[in-house]
Amino acid sequence: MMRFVQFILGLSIALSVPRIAPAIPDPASDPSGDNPSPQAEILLIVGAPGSERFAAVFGEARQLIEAAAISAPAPVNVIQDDLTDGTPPRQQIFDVLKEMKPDGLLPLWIILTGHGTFDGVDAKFNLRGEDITSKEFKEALQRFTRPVVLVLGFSASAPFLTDLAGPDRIILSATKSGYEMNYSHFARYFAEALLDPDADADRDEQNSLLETFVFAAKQVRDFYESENRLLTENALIDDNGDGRGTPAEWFNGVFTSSEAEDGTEVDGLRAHQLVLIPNEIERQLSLEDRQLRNDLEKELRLLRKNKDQTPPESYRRQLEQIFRQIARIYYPEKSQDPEPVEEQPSDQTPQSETGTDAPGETANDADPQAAESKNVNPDGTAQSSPSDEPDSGRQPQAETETETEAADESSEQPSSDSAKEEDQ
Ligand SMILES: [Ca+2]
Ligand SMILES: [Ca+2]
Repeated sequence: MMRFVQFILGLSIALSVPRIAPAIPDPASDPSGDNPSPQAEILLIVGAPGSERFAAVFGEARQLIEAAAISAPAPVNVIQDDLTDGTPPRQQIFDVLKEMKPDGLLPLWIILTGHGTFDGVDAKFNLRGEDITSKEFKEALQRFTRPVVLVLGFSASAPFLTDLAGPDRIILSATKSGYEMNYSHFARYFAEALLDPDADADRDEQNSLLETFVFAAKQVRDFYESENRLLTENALIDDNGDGRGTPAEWFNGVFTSSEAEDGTEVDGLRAHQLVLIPNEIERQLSLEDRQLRNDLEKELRLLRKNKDQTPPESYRRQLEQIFRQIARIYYPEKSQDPEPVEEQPSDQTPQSETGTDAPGETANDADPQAAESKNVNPDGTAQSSPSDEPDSGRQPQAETETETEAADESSEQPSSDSAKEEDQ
């Protein structure tokens, strides 16, 4: 792993990563076809390090993210914690967000690496000069209707997830609570996972945002375990906009093996539809095609969820219709005379129906049969069905409590050892 990281860091330096100044160019695709279409816009915010050691770690994360951005490709705008141009970082964040295109289909990835604090009321991301609060960040993002990915790679970040949640917001927080205040390692592992082929759980040659999240969180847990330290950061993901994060441990590869006790939808589907560095198949699809495919996958999930309340013939007809539409996106040349979809005794994934390896199609489908046949661990090894697993600590009851923790910060009491930031 270290060799891989060194290679990436070396590559990043060798390629002399371009720094794009506050005004990000219009990311519309190059009509000449000489340059590949941008896959996202990235805003990387590096917080106040507090010490040289943290500055080095944040710098590594930055290099890895910039290397991933080159592979995407994606223009990167970096707000580093310095005052070289005289504008405080907090104001730079407001200025840059004000300049950015608020709508369209191209996702905006906002990645924060640094330290955070929470005093029971306000959650803050630490910057030189005045910090930025979750409420201020929410306000600055108010105008954005385009897909926004937020990677909250800092301590005490969970209240940001709660405050910033909304339609087409895909939010990853390093912690499950504002009271997890120790230094967070998540951002560094997330940056590494963007480029690590081992994160590709479903082996489709691209790391979805969900896969990257799950893999990074696992790396964090492994780190604490290897150090014989108590795990003081538990990552959450919210991609259905309800402000309730799903814990990383709920995922086996890209599938969830647990359901929220109160019946609310678990997250993951949307995050598995987003990739920073697409495989060749995904790269061929326009943003409009991807949007249509993503909507169809959502429809499919809903249909499956309501299978028991749907008459069998109607269910089969709707299933066929969705699969045909998805097939048309991947194989437009065959759309004139699509092959009829055979009736299946059980609902299969669109991957098997259409013969594509496209991402997201099987994402996080809670269908036990589909999960049984498709489940893979983040390391790609086959995995038994959730019901066959020994107790892995993902009991719905406990997990639902965990979810509630993120949603209701005020109900949680600070732990005695979390008051001060701890270094690595
Ligand atoms: Ca993948
Ligand atoms: Ca959620």
